[in-house]
Amino acid sequence: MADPGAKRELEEESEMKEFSAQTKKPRADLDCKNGRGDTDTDCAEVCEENVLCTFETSAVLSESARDKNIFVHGKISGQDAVVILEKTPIQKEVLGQILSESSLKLQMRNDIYSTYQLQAPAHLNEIKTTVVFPATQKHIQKYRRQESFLLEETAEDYLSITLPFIQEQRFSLQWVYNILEKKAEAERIVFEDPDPKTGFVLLPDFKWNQKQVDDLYLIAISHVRDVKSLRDLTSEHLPLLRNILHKGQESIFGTFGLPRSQLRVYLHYQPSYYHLHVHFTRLGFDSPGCGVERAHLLQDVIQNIQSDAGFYQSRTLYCPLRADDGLLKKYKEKGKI
Ligand code: M7G
Repeated sequence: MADPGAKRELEEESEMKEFSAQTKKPRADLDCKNGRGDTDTDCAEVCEENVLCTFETSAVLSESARDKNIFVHGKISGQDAVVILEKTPIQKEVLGQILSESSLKLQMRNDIYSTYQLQAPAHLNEIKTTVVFPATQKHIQKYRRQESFLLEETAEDYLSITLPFIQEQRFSLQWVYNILEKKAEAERIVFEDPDPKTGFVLLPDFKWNQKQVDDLYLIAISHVRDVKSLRDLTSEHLPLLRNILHKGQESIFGTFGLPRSQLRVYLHYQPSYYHLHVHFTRLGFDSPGCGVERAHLLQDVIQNIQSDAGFYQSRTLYCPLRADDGLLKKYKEKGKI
């Protein structure tokens, strides 16, 4: 009898080839074949609008049947790109339409049980898609599924190992400055306090499609630019932190109707982007990165600083690092992990 493991591997390999071949096919080409593109110019225009038109798959970085998403590394015009495809929650508002306007194909029936393949109309069948292009090796690393290790970072380790590393290696903050300067996502801003010291911009995180509040996810980005992370926060920043907490909660209540008792408000340590920002997610939503090893509740952060102004400069902090994170390598070289 064939080894089921080997059979699955073969199946996966052939699924991968099929997937790769399909993703390599330019969409304009499909449109043109379907007779939707009348001229060569039409086809070229479609391709110009669709950045994924010439996407060539290199590898699946990770996938999750539970979260219904897949992270793919590939090339667009010879440059690295990461594409994230994600099935979104079903909106209650369109339930009626989904049930009445879809076609149903019976898969099996047994007694009172039956399963179907439901083909929803195209407009109700969106896949949330995020594209990082051109992507750096650090992006590819960030999205690759890998084992994590818990780092124990003393105050001394931060200054001698982490700080020099993040000063050299951090992600570009251009997208953050674009938001603060209204060069991007200006129309998505939910609330802004323009005060240069205590102000911030609150807007939907790009992980949230804003179609339902069940998975609500916003970020508050501070106007001050010199706070890299939790490690830089002192009593000087208490007015800023309190402002973000209270005005963020108020504005989410006003806009989305979620009271503060329904919100998880936190900072990541380590963050991916070293510019002060705060995550606002719905309490019942198991948002990525909300585990105790990485998320620090803003209310706790405020209290810790209130009791000790230098709390985050003196404490040992713990955080998860992925296997191929350069920072983990540094700690290993020093014999700290
Ligand atoms: P983080 O704690 O630095 O890192 O959070 P993480 O990405 O590992 O969680 C940064 C947050 O900013 C994340 O929740 C991202 O989804 C979000 N984010 C990142 N980018 C590049 C953008 C963007 O361009 N626009 C918006 N709106 N959110 C972004």
